[in-house]
Amino acid sequence: MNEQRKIRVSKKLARHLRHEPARIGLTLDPGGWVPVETLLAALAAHGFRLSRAELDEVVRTNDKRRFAFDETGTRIRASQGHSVEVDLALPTAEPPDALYHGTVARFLPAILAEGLRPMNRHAVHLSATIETALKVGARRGASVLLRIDARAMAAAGHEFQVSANGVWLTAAVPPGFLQQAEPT
Ligand code: HQG
Repeated sequence: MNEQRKIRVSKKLARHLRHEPARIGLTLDPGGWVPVETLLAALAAHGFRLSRAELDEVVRTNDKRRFAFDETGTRIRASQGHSVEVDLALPTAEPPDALYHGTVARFLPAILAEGLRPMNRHAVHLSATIETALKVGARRGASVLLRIDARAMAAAGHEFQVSANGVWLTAAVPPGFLQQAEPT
């Protein structure tokens, strides 16, 4: 499969497994899972033909490992990033001392005043590396880096989870635990 097709498939899957399952007649279970057969049939019924082999290839080679099969390989879900109600049932995890978030200058005044909020998603997304955070910010313009004192947050009772694809999730980051940082 060429890269362009892979990106198209990934966007299609993200749309329906994170945001708009009902648009193609899908219902996600409470954990966000959908049977692979059902997904492929729903896509086909809406004019998007995708074979199981192609789906496997996209799941396996996706740049951010956005999707995962269950242990039996019969169900699939997005590993994070949902706007629809799901409970990924991820265990609470001990974060590293620092986590990072990439954003853009126009959001800074609000973020410094009220902290990071999940906006349309279920959780605030944080990165373990500066490099990844800068890429996340760069989707919107010149990236501004924030350093989050995850250790202090955890000590203060905030819970963290890490998704199957290594994204750190937390409900919100109060302003006292973040500061702008230089991308060194
Ligand atoms: C900002 C992509 C104003 C926040 C990425 C961000 C990531 C605030 C935007 C994943 C705010 C939300 C998530 C506040 C936060 N006031 N703005 N209080 N708090 N913001 O897309 O973290 O390719 O929901 O800085 O790579 O940018 O989809 O979150 O700019 O991993 O797999 O509000 O999405 O992954 O935007 O990105 P998003 P995000 P995928």
